[in-house]
Amino acid sequence: MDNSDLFICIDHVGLAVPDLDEAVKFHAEAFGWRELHREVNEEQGVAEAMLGTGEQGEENAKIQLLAPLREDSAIGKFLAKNGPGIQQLAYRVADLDHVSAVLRERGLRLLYPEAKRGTGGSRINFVHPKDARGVLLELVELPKEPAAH
Ligand code: MC0
Repeated sequence: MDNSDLFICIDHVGLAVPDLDEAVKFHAEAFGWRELHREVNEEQGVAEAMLGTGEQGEENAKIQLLAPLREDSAIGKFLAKNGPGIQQLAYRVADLDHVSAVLRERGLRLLYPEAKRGTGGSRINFVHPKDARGVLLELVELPKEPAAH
């Protein structure tokens, strides 16, 4: 990776869905996605499933299905306003604190002052969609040791 690159790759694209089980079934049957990982993130107010075209840890395509735990959560509000669809684009980074500092320096708003816990023990933060031309950008730093499924 070039030292000036901020992003390693697209880690995943996040889709807001009203019903996680139904959505996992649809994406498996219609498109052949396999469930790699599932967890509840109380702080984010979501039940999420990571779907992929390979085993977790391989560099294949991934989508994340995000269902709300509460109506007033980020996903609950997104669904109420837009219905199901793409809610976020997640870029993988090597050093979240460094990338966050660079982006703040460039005048972009990060949603959290410090990294939060994301899927599989990752560290995450978000760029406000109004500062990224209408796209909610998630920044993901993978854990050094992948969490148990
Ligand atoms: C809101 N806006 C969006 C947007 N959400 N634009 C693009 N994509 C989105 N997802 C726009 C609205 O349309 C509005 O534009 C403006 O941003 C302000 O929206 P708001 O009505 O104030 O919206 P809120 O209150 O729903 O807040 C939006 C905000 C929130 C992005 C701050 O969703 C948030 O905190 N998101 C970060 C956390 C998150 O998304 N968690 C769930 C995934 P107008 O033009 O109408 O003013 S958790 C996750 O992903 C974890 C598990 C992981 O991957 O590891």
